[in-house]
Parts: sequence; structure tokens; C-alpha cells
Amino acid sequence: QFAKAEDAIDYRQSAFTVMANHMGRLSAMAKGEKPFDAASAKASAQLIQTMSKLPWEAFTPGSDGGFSNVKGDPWKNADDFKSLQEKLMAETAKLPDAVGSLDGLRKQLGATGSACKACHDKYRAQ
Ligand code: ASC
Repeated sequence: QFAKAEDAIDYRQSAFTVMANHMGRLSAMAKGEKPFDAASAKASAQLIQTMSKLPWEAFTPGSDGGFSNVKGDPWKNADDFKSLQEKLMAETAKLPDAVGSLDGLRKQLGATGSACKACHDKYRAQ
């Protein structure tokens, strides 16, 4: 799928960028910076769920140079890295149903953000 390490890095960062953009849209509603809109929240939630499945195959061995943001060697800690991926996907799977109300959005956005952060703390350099 990826001819060069740079292609793998670009692919996974693209998925993270789309995911972060839609996390930002939900976050703006959670904070009251934007009005709560259930249909728009659901569309973002579905995209976050889908995007959260994509990055992992693109963590190809050795793709930690160049413009990569990897730290903490996820390849040497493959079981831990995998369990953090699964935790994220378990939380994002709950988002589309949870965002039907503002309270539900706030709660599940928090749980999802915690799953993002747990992995970033260990494996994202910046
Ligand atoms: C986001 C985003 C992240 C995570 C993280 C959670 O919306 O872009 O990287 O949530 O901030 O703590």
C-alpha cells in the first residue's frame, strides 16, 4: 500500500488531520462556541469513527523519520500500541449515537479525547 515510509506517514497524518478537524467541530459545540446541531454532530461523529480505523496500518516499521511525529517506539511496544488503538476505536464507535444530545456529546467527546491523549502521551512526539 505504501511504496515509501513518507507515503505511510502522509497517509496516517491525513487521517489524523481529518479526525482532529471533526473533533474540533464537536468541541466547539461542547464548549458553546457553536450552536449544538445534532445532524452536523452526527456527521462529524461518523467521520471520526471511520477515520479512527485508518492510521494503524500506516505505522509501517521504520516509518519514524522525516516529518513523522513518533516517539516511544510503538513497534517495540506493539501490544500496548494496539490496545491504545482498540480503546480509541471502542470510544469512537460510541460517538455517533452519543451526540444526539449536547450532554451525550460532551460525555463521549471527553472519553474519546482521553483515548486520543493516552496514546499521544506515550507515542506522539509533539
Ligand atoms: C483533539 C485533538 C487531539 C485530541 C487531544 C485530546 O480534538 O486534536 O489531539 O483531541 O487533544 O486530549
